[in-house]
Amino acid sequence: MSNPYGEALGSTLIDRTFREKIVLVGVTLPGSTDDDTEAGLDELELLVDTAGADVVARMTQRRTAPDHTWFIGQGKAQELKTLCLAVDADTVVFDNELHPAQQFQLEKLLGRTAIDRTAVILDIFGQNARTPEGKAQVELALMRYRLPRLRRGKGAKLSQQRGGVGARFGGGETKLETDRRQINRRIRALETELRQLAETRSLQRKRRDRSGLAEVTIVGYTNAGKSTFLNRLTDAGVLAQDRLFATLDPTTRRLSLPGGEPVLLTDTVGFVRRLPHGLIEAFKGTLETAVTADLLVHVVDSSAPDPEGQITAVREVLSEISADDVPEFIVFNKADLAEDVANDLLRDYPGSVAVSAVTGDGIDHMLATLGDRLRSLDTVVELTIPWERGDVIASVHREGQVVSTAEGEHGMTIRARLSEASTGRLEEWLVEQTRSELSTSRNSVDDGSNGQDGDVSSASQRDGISNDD
Ligand SMILES: Nc1nc2c(ncn2[C@@H]2O[C@H](COP(=O)(O)OP(=O)(O)OP(=O)(O)O)[C@@H](O)[C@H]2O)c(=O)[nH]1
Ligand SMILES: [Mg+2]
Repeated sequence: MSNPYGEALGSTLIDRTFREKIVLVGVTLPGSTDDDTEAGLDELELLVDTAGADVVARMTQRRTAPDHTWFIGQGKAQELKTLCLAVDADTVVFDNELHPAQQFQLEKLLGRTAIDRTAVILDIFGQNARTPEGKAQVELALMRYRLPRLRRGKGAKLSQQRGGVGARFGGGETKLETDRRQINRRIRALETELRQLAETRSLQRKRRDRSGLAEVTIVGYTNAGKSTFLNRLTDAGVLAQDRLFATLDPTTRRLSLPGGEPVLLTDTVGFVRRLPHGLIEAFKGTLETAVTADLLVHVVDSSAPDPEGQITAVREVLSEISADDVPEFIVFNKADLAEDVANDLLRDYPGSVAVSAVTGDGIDHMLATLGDRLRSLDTVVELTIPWERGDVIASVHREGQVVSTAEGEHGMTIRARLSEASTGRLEEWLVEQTRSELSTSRNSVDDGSNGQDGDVSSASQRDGISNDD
């Protein structure tokens, strides 16, 4: 591989000639429990497996703070060394984020490569990127990760000899200064390339806006079934696999809702707990489809060990990319595998629906609800919510699209586009005027011939659905 991407990744891809043996390490710090640590390691094991290596042992420790030198304590580090020898491990992977200096010290002590969760995720992304933009984004994230890890001296030789996962992230460098300069130059070139791609995309989007189609982006935890869901609804033919991060590059398809109304539906990269910040930063281009969407369909795997934890993790990423004010429609997928869990979740998340993207169960109801949610984006209602009801304020933000907020003496006045179902749920907070407008428009809809819009729009603002820019 002679192109720059090949060079950056050539040394980063998992060695396919053999499956590396990996020891996982998890540290429980204040604020988290041993169960959290074990759950984190379960997920890390899946990540390592996806990257193409085998986990052969695990080690955990509880600490009040990370050790400066080895992250774990000195005695524990020695224990880890003995364990590595016993199981003949190639590489040690920490679930916690290692500082470059800790990584270096660990490698020196253990005599094998030591990396963290971020490196494993970068490795998987490196293997799965397909489009020029996807590749540029991954390379940028890799370069930024490598830069502070360039080093000279013994550690470098060590990584080079072993050629393990760790060597892919900056080991083996001796011409430190030249390498640093080269990487910086490459980072700048990639940033420029990505900026240009973003400009092209924004032009394309403007053109699409004029078409007036609502844009719906599928988001969710990795492996939740997002691609299967898109394939079920359209004949997108996106690769769907029981692997993490099978999809990196977005795919958009046109979908006709039951009323015949067409929308654009986009499947994109999945999220994971503690998605590396650098990766989110580099994937701004891809993630933009979530930021500019009219509605997010948040696909959740009902059969996952902790679906609610996954919902929280997805929302955290959405908030990091400033997509948390885009209305969210939760779809509990894989209901065929976990019907009871899905039913419980439906109760806890008002306005959500359950489906199976594989059997097709619930899809018709989901489509009808999706149509309702999109139409409701036309209707602006006004609510006054007392300050002490932060939970209600939060649910308005989550379920609808907030148009404006004003702080009053008794609470917050919010103007928002809300679905009929949400409006019904939040009825007690509606201001008097909205309430009477709603009842008038409901009556007029009842009188009218078009029963489909049981929806409250008195002044239809269909254009409001497309992006403002
Ligand atoms: N039983 C069952 N399996 C499903 C369902 N939906 C998806 N799957 C399976 O779950 C796995 C992941 O599906 P994908 O569609 O690739 O998931 P994704 O969210 O696109 O995952 P990434 O792109 O890797 O983030 C595949 O093996 C699917 O066959 C479902 O409703 N029921
Ligand atoms: Mg996918």
